Amino acid sequence: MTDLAMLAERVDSAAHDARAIAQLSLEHPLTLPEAYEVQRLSIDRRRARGERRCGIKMGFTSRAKMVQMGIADVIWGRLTDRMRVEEGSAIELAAFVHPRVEPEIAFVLGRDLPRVVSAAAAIACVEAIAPALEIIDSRYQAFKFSLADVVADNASSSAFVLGPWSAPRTDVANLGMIVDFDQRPVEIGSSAAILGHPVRSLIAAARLASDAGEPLRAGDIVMAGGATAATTLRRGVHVHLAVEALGHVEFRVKE
Ligand code: OOG
Ligand code: MG
Repeated sequence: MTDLAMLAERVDSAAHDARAIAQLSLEHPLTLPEAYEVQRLSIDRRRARGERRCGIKMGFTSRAKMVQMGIADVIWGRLTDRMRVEEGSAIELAAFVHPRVEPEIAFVLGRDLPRVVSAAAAIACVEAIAPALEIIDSRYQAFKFSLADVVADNASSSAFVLGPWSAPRTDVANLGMIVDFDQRPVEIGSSAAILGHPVRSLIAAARLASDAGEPLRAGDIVMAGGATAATTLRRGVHVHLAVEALGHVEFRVKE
């Protein structure tokens, strides 16, 4: 095994077993391209277990997220079908290390997305838009990491829940977003927090995925990134997101 494959094995096993590990960078300084290679190799391991890549997620596309985690670079990670949680269902806390949830906007593509694309052309490739909740779960102790660490750990990807699909002509520039825990608001924000407009995140996703040799294709899901800081999940909580014009999405954590 190469060093990078060994590190991929480490983050993948930590995710699989829901076990916290030390930050990779403490022992193995990683460049950003090496960190993305670790991520890619970790996804290869998931694929070997039968998971299928179904899109990508963007990270640190809002100031709230950058401030919360102390990282100011946009990153991306891969999504697999196994990460999808059915809307309205219940998750098991034990399947995660220390999960948090954040409000997002998701796109599903109706057509392949070119590497360089204008906002209008990007929207023309979108089949539908949905309110979404991302469950992030860093595999690192205390949810602390460097830029290279979080990239190697697949941008803390863990699970995602998609609400109802709306037509791509829905204007998502500035939609109010409210996250409730047990019917009480814990985060309030706007889709405008996502790079000023969530479509900018989609445009960035097209370029980053293409540059990695995995261009975005029809059917792929793109999660645009958290519009607010993430909130720690707890046993038994009911999580609900309302997005103006797009509707609701919810799930529960089992007791
Ligand atoms: C990294 C993932 C960031 C987002 O939406 O900004 C992210 C993390 O915060 O652990 O998913
Ligand atoms: Mg996110």
